[in-house]
Amino acid sequence: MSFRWYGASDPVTLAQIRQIPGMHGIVSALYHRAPGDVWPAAEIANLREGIGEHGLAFELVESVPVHEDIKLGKPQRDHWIENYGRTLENLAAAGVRVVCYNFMPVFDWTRTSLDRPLPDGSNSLAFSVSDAAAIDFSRGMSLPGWDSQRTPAEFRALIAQYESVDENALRDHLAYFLAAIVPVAAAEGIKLALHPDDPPRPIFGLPRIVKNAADIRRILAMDDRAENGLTLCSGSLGADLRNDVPAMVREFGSRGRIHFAHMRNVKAQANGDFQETSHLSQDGSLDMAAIVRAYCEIGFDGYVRPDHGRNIWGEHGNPGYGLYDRALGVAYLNGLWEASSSAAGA
Ligand SMILES: [Mn+2]
Repeated sequence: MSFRWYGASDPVTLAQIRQIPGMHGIVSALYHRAPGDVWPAAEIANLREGIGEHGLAFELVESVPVHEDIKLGKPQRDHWIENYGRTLENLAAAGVRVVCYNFMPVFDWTRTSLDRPLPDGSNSLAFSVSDAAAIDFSRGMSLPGWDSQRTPAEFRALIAQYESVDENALRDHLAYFLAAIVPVAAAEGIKLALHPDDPPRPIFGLPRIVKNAADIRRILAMDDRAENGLTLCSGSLGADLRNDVPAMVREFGSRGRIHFAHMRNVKAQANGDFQETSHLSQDGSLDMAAIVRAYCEIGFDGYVRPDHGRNIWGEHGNPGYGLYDRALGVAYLNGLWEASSSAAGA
């Protein structure tokens, strides 16, 4: 069991995380580094030492961002891929075993509200298909969570570059990246763990290629080594009601391709709208017990973390990443895991 932590600026402290029952390690990154930067060994060592001082392991990175030129297939991509490999080497030297990444153009997650109320007085992240369709970057309209990252003109220019990149082209660009990077990961003892698209649908006319089981099969077939693996995010994939998450756990996990399990629940609608909920099965659309049973049945021994939580008890943390509801999520997942593994005789 692990917990995402945003570093020294995170209002959640390592001392707090350590007190959550069953906590093994921290998922983090050099968040101040720009996409494409080589992560310096000294900064990685510094992060690991700070985490280690609290009795926690640092074996998981989320994420090493993929430079936009790689996703766009630009000639400069070779430079950024070279840098990516050097970052993997530095992470491996510091004891990191799994690196989560994603291949979503421009926005690596999208919500239309960061604090939509729930009936119990808490609030959480939500996505509305119609609200997303109404976002007009030419009018200076901001996108929750992204409004400070780039100006509307910069977003427009970046999105325009994808006009010539359809799903097939984006898939080719991922294959090119994997052909260069999987051998580095294999040599360094690092498992790459691709995070699915969030939400699992095209947005703003941008292509998306990690939306469902068929997409994932094509990507895993690009290189059959275990190092070309997955972060199986229940909430991202579960936002499309057609995705059968326990079946994906069995299919991809039994082949040793899931290295990192993101566990959260989401209340999804058939049209693609969804709102994040507590982790409890009855609050959302996902059967969390069935998902954990699937992991137990395949003998999953990878990393797990609770994913986003609601804002509860007056907490205002990083969107989706407060302490309280994620800690409740861990406690619930621990219970499901204990019950499922003793039933499986594990
Ligand atoms: Mn996730």
